[in-house]
Amino acid sequence: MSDQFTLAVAKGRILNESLPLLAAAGIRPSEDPQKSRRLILETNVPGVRLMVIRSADVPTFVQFGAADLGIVGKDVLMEHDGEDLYEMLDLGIARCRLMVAEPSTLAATDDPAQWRRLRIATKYVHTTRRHFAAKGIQTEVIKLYGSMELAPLAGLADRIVDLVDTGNTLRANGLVEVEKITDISARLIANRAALKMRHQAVQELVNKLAAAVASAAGPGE
Ligand code: PRT
Ligand code: MG
Repeated sequence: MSDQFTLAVAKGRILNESLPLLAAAGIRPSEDPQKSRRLILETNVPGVRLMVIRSADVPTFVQFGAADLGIVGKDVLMEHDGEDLYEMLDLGIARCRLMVAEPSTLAATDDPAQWRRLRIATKYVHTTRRHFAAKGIQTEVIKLYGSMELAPLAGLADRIVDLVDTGNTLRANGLVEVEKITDISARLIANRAALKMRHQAVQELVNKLAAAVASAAGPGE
């Protein structure tokens, strides 16, 4: 009874990279979540269920206790301004960095130390505002839901804030990284009430996942 919980996992690359960690922690979904159309999957562990949902919805499900635990990107977590969420573990997967980028033509003469007022297109409105407000830089932030790289090309904004991994997407669109906001990876989060009521089950999972993360990172890391 005490080891029952529901874990909400962001579908896409976070789900793909979470499955090996969960398997190492002894949790295997009873159907292939990449193929199944079911949104709630039973696992080999009785009482442990997986919910596969949109990345941006994971913090909401966990905040309201509709899921006890969640796996979601730090980018999504920073952008979600809810309470009652606890970050339990850095899973070290789905790594990338949140960057300010601009056209290479602008970067040739631009000096970030001189920034006073910026017009920025991004999906990460709150995070962007917070980052620049802390540095005393005024921002006009334009919310986009995708293809941020298009904004400077189309003249919508001079700069963007977006996730960067290899840098290929930026390069392909004539953009360069000019400032790092933060490193990003997927995190295990927990609902506050679940932490109290299912403390043992949550702690056991955290311990097993931490061991899986450590062995995935390999010796020396
Ligand atoms: O619903 P939504 O589109 O928001 O997410 P999704 O369902 O498409 O999820 P998915 O699979 O894209 O994963 C999103 C999560 O993975 C993010 O919340 C991050 O925590 C993490 N992640 C890690 C990334 C990247 N790396 C990444 N490179 N998410 C997105 N990208 C995109 C980026 O936005 C840009 O368009 O990849 C492009 C840049 O990649 P490079 O290699 O060209 O630099
Ligand atoms: Mg995506």
